[in-house]
Amino acid sequence: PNVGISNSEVAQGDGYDRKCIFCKIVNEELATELLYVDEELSCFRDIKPGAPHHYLVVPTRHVGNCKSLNKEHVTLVEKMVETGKKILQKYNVLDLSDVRFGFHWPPFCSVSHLHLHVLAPASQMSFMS
Ligand code: DGP
Repeated sequence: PNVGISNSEVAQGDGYDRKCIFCKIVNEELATELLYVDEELSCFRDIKPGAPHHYLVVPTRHVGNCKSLNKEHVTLVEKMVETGKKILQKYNVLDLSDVRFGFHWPPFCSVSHLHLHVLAPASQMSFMS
């Protein structure tokens, strides 16, 4: 029999799941550089980048994977995308035509804390003549 405890059982009332690696990252319990932080969201580099720019934008409070999203999360998800764009701008990715934003749909995801992948090719350098 499965005697383990499920994520919902370990989730604490304050939006922190002590079993969740991304909760630990956004609460600065793991050495990961946070590139952006506000009261709702954080952004950090993907540990296994799939492109020259590969960022993850995550809510500070634990939200499960994208299957758990409903219409109450629309504003949050829009802000996640806007934050992804801000980070790209910070790293000089101004042309969004080759940028990919997305969630991996379960079961094709490994971390059950909502995270938006933001991937972009190497920044274009512009030279003044
Ligand atoms: P997925 O669940 O398939 O959407 O991908 C999760 C991503 O999270 C994967 O690309 C690797 C990244 N990741 C997993 N663990 C860590 C970690 O501890 N630190 C960082 N920076 N990224 C992680």
